[in-house]
Amino acid sequence: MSKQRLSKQQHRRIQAAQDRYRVDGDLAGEPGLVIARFGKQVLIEAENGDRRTTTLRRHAEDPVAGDDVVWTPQGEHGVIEALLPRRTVISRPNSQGVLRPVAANIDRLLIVIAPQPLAQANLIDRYLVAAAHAGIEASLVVNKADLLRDAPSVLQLAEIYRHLGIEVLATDQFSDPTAHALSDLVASQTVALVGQSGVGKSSLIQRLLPDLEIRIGALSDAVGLGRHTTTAAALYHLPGGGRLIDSPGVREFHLSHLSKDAIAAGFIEFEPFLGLCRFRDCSHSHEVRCAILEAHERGEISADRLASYRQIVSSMS
Ligand SMILES: Nc1nc2c(ncn2[C@@H]2O[C@H](COP(=O)(O)OP(=O)(O)O)[C@@H](O)[C@H]2O)c(=O)[nH]1
Ligand SMILES: [Mg+2]
Ligand SMILES: [Zn+2]
Repeated sequence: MSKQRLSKQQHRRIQAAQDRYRVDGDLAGEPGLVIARFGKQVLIEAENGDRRTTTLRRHAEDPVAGDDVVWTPQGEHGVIEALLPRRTVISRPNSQGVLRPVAANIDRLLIVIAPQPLAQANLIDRYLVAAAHAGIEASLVVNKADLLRDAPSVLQLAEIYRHLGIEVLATDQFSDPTAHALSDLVASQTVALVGQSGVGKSSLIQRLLPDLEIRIGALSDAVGLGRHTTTAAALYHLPGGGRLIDSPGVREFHLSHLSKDAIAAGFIEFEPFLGLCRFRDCSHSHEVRCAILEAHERGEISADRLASYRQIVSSMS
């Protein structure tokens, strides 16, 4: 609560927040980490690890899981005074088409796919575009590996991404070694799990947690938040120091807020050819001397990925 308790770095960040959000006068408060957002209530973790529900004083921006905030206690609860600047943010348009943050300060996106529900290449590509646009690393997790015998196409799909240089892990809830590989991948980073509903994201996270009590379910019951939990992204600490953010599953991941160039930039194998087409506004679909189409003809860009790119671009208009 007193400013003396803050380190120099924390002090600087609060100063930066003050400048950014034009908070009047002295910003008294202490740093906190947003664990989850439930409507108007924000569950935060204080520096000492205590958790409490807070509300927002100012509406500068929506706090989401992973956000750093400055807050002050108010009885058993608290008030968020300011949101500190984000290193990275993953956003997506809501059902009204309004762009909303989902999770903040993420180092890596873990795209989770499975044989059931069957993995969709286009959804993977959309997440990869979103990651590239946000400046976040991305890896692929093939979950429910125990079901792969019935759906070998999922492994072929994963191979495409491995060839693109994306790290691919196969896991299932019955094997420990894969859980260790996953922990190693997370290391001390903040990692957000994304993917279709039902691919096993929440199960995966629970497997890596040693302590039942830090599960969001138990926790939200304790603070009386009931069952809103499944609709919000939530942050979990791993014993090794990493953080995992579970996000609600989506069937579609809209990228309507991005430009065509931003989408092309999310297709990693297009990179050497971007800017080399004859026409500056080339749509890479039928143009003569299109560097992307030529690369495809030479076998350097797969038909599937090219089709996926076009699908995303055409879904925007
Ligand atoms: N066969 C199999 N089923 C799994 C595995 N992991 C999770 N499931 C099941 O898949 C369903 C969805 O899991 P959940 O974690 O809720 O998925 P989420 O929607 O991505 O969070 C549940 O019924 C899990 O029991 C796995 O490795 N193998
Ligand atoms: Mg889930
Ligand atoms: Zn082109």
